[in-house]
Amino acid sequence: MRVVATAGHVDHGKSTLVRALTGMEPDRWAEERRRGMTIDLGFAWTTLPSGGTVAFVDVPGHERFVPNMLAGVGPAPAALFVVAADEGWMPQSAEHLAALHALGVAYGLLVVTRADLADPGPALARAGAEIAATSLGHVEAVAVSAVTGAGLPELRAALDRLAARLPDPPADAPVRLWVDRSFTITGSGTVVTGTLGGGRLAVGDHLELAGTGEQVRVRGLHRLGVARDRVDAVARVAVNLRNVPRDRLGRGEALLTPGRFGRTDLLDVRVTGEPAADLPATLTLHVGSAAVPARVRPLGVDTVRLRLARPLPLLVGDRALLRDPGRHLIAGGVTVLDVAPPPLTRRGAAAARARVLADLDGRPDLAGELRRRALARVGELTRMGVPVTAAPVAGDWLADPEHWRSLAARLTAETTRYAAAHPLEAGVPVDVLRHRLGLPDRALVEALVRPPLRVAGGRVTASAGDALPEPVARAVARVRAEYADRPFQAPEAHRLAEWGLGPRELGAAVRAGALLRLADTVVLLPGAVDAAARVLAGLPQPFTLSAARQALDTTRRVAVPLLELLDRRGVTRRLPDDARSVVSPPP
Ligand SMILES: Nc1nc2c(ncn2[C@@H]2O[C@H](COP(=O)(O)OP(=O)(O)OP(=O)(O)O)[C@@H](O)[C@H]2O)c(=O)[nH]1
Ligand SMILES: [Mg+2]
Repeated sequence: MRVVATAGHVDHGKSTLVRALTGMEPDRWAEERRRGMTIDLGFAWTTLPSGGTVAFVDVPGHERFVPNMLAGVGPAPAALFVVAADEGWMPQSAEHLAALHALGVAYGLLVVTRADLADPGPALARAGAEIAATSLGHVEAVAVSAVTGAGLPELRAALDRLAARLPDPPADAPVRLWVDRSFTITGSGTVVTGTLGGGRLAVGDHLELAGTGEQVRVRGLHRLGVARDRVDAVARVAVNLRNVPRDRLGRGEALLTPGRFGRTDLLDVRVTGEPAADLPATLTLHVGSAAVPARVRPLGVDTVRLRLARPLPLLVGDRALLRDPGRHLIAGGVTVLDVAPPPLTRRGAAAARARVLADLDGRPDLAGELRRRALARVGELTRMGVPVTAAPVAGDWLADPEHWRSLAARLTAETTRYAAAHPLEAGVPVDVLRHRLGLPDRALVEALVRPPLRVAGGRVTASAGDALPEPVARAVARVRAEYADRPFQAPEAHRLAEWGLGPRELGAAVRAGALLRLADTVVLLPGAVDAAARVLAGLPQPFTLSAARQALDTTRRVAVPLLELLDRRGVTRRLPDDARSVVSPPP
């Protein structure tokens, strides 16, 4: 299916044309029929000569109803531009064309209607030239009369050619269905309609309401009035929702694929049309079927920051337009550059931001996004419309490669600095590093740790062999001197304390590899274990604890944990009768 919106000045014959093409009545309201004027959007469809279907969103031409017109045109990818032969180019011809151009609509047809009332030539020439200067470019033009039927077969053929040229949306696109109508059906509940521009809807789907983020469930689907289990874009659809009051689902609301859209009330955009500096401070942003007041802050020549009166589900690259309702003027087209822009608090921040925005074109760009943000979560980028094609550095975090390398260097420097300032601590707590590096997540700190650094017990430590603080090193030297000839006699705790080796200092010396801890306060010099193994290997095998104690000239206080350590290291093996033998003596 193709969806085409009409456009054109009031009374130029849009609805009459849609009626002639489809046999359906686009003016739904009694008031519209009484006044002979379209007030709100109308919907009708027909089968083309090729067999394809085209659905029309018929818009009002009266200047008072331009907001309704924009809600119809916003989600539609193509336009049927109508000008009456007998009236020619008129103010809303210009305003509607400006709107299509601002939205970047690139597909359309020109239809000069009421060709039975006047020579269509001048209108064809003028409108053709006006349209050619916009995003629509050169379009096929057809003159018709709804009264005589002249030109209608040619128009149907031209619609077929237009339909064939329209690009298909990517099949895996997320759903963002802008609601253009909502009503209640007794027994079924709330129904909303809209133009499905991308993705697929299915009965049972969970969707997210753009306004509140609340989840809703699809109870039923209609496509052009026929019930379906699923509907693929592009299509006109009616969606029946479970348990959602109608008042929560007005025009401008959107149904979203969960997790694929953020909601933002702050965005940086490029504007076309009037220079940024000349824009009024307040305008209305029209996007999809939504119209939201926006405060405008110029940043660069053609870039502005918009603060919206309520958040919208926008993605990088979205097209929108700004309208001045007071002056009845399409102030400009909008391309969304950033839906999560940084605050502009520091002096000069706005100018710096303008320089950044000058290089953006609204095409989602992961590398650039990471360069600007340094770090970002996968979900956050997805919800901006930036496809994530790189692997996370930790958890769901992505990092700019250069920033990541500099963080790793800073982590090493901070670890060294901390060790110097806190020599007796077993490394720097991960949270301290997280804070010093300004990181949002501990997982990032841990992912930055590379050998010889390592994470242990919630701290990042340098590897063993670090220099000990002076007093501890002196005390260790004292132990070494005192025990050089009694290597297996661990000094008593009170001796250690006299030399300045309290629990903290002992811990530091042990971590640095200067002492070896057998039990709480039982320490030996590091070489003692291998030396002990060599002595034990010289005993008749197997040997008892007592034989070992004597051979090593030590006490049970040392011999028991020492043998247990040797067991754990696989040097000795404990036999059932509590004797041991050396199974793999050290070299
Ligand atoms: N003679 C003649 N009259 C036409 C033709 N097309 C439309 N009309 C008449 O022009 C008037 C306006 O037609 P509509 O179809 O309501 O115009 P519209 O563009 O939908 O108007 P709005 O929706 O209010 O913007 C009606 O009286 C139609 O009967 C045509 O081809 N020939
Ligand atoms: Mg009409």
